[in-house]
Amino acid sequence: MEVLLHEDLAALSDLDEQSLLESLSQRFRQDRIYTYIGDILVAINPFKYLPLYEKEVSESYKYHEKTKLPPHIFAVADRAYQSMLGRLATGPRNQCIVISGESGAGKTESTKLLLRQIMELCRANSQLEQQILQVNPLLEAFGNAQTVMNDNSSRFGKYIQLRFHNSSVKGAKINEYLLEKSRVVHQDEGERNFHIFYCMLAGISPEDKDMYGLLDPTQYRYLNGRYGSEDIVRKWGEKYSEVCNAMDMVGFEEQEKVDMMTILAGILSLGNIMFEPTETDALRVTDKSMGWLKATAGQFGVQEEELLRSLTCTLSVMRGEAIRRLHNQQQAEDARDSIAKVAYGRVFGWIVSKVNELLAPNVDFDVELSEIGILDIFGFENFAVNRFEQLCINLANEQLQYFFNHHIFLMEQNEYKEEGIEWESISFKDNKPILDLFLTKPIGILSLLDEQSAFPQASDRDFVDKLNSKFKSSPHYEVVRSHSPLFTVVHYAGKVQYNGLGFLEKNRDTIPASIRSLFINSVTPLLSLLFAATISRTGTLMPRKAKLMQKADDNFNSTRKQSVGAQFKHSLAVLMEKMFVASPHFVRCIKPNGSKLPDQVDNKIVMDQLRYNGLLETIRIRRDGFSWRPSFKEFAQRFNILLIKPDLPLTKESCMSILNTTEIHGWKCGSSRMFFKYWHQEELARLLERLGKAALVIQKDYRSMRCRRK
Ligand code: AD9
Ligand code: MG
Repeated sequence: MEVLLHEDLAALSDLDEQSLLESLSQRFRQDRIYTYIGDILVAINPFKYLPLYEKEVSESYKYHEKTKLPPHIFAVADRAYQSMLGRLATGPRNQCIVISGESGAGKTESTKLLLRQIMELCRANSQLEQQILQVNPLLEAFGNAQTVMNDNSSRFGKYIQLRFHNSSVKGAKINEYLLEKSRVVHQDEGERNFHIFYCMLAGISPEDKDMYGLLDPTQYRYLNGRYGSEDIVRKWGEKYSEVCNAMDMVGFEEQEKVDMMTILAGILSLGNIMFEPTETDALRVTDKSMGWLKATAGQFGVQEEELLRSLTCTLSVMRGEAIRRLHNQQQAEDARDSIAKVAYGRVFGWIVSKVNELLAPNVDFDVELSEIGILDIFGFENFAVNRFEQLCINLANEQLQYFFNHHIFLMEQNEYKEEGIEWESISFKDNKPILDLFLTKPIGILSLLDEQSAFPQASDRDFVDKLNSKFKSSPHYEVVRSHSPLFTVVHYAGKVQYNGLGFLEKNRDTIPASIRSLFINSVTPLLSLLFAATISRTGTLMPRKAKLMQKADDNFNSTRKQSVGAQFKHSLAVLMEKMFVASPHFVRCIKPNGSKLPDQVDNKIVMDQLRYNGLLETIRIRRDGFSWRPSFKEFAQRFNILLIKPDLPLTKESCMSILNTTEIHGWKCGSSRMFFKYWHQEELARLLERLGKAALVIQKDYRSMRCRRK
């Protein structure tokens, strides 16, 4: 069946869900994991090594013609790069590559391949390019972890901005979104803590292990006794040296590395401190964990008594008087865990800001450089228990799906209407109402969460009750009858039941003042720096004074601090703003089965993804629609050269005369812009290229003629 092997599904005339599924799975069985839908790339995770990324392959996709080579992630890199430089059918412009798919679908792997190929395209093998490539292993070690959905799951989102001057890269900047800090202190069944802990314990030399005060991995409660077989441990050990190399390459200093590892060791020791009530009201550290208290204080470089105090009581000021409130056992354990979370979160934030400093030494990100952004977020998740983190992750995916819909369906079809192009409308699943359920003011889920978080007495149950009363009639919300504060959101990618327990606390994310002062006084320089300065949204470390001036970034003042939800909403909005003004390239990753296995297609799992991704509708709009819609001016300016008339007026008539000199058919004319099929862009780019080559030949002939005359 020849048709099933089509490399571009938008070229098929007849297609339904079933044949789409069959086409993709047949290709997949032949290890053809990439397929185009016009200019969109569909990538199915092979869960095995495929010889698709070797040097020769990478070479062959440089400046290639799309139709001459099979679909590939390298082709996306090529198109983004050439488009940014204005070498294709449009003038130079910022680009963004948007990679989507559920957890484990292959987004992060795709991101790495894209980065690698873009660096190959820049050609010059400079130190900066090598540094940029080393950032991923570093961030993955600290920000990824094994989950039931993916052994290397990103527990943070990232947007990598690559900045170019002409064709060479000048700098890079990472924007990170919402690291799942709670993983440091708790992991569900079948999951692990962040990779770095296991790597460190497996790879560290015996001398360093002593120096950091690390013990046997099975001892640490935060690692849950889940360490792994010999084979796994060996792999972690190897990874540790990779991480150390990456840190060297990126430019971390020795002392910074030592401090970082000591803080991680401190976090592990901290997790083992347990409490018990005494006969009086007070609380004490159990005899067994006195050693851990001492170890933690040593590793954090703080006074043991001060650490103990910040674990066992809260200081507050009321009418000018300091009041000490003793913790109960639960409160002490919570304080312990929040110290671990905040310390880890700060280390991660610091790594990102340090990376940004090192990767953009002389780049002012406000000046005009061209840019390619690559978005790799945490994929859609649905676990046995879904918490505040999953809600944020799924909201981000909802936002991304909206961006895709907006770009592919809404904008395009609106323009047909506005410009009087005859068009039979294609319907798609609009997820705007779900996005509104989260984001509208004042009654979206996040606003209600903020409202409840502002009441010290409010409980998670109160929050869920509020949701139930506000949204009970929404088609995207379901009330759950249960003693636990459960609620269900009907996402674009399926129903997810959330457990509201801990939502208010996680959303407030306050650090008690005593913990801050504890760390500011630390003799470990890095730790003291992390708490004396704040990390701004732009990713650079700011000294405390500058920070105080900047109200919006006030991370410390617990009364005015922005909630986690509000911050996340804001950073998503900023991201969308950036993406809406760039030319997007879409990579849609698909997970072939739920067991992370090679060569297996689970029809139901794949079909679900095809449906909620809206792939069938995407194929229709790419096949029948006009995805490239330059204004008359833009088109005439770029292609007047085909008529060899530089002073051509930039009008509709000129556009038509240009096109009439070509053999290109099927385009349309609106009232202010031209309408082209996706392949027209490539055909026109080819014409320009041929003309360019001809011009070169003429120039060469002309020069040799003149030489001969001389
Ligand atoms: V999550 O939302 O961060 O949990 P991702 O990022 O979508 O997820 P990831 O890229 O991490 O998924 O891929 C999961 C695993 O699939 C990888 O660790 C690889 O083992 C495997 N994978 C993904 N893409 C490829 C590939 N092109 N070739 C081989 C792959 N293996
Ligand atoms: Mg990932």
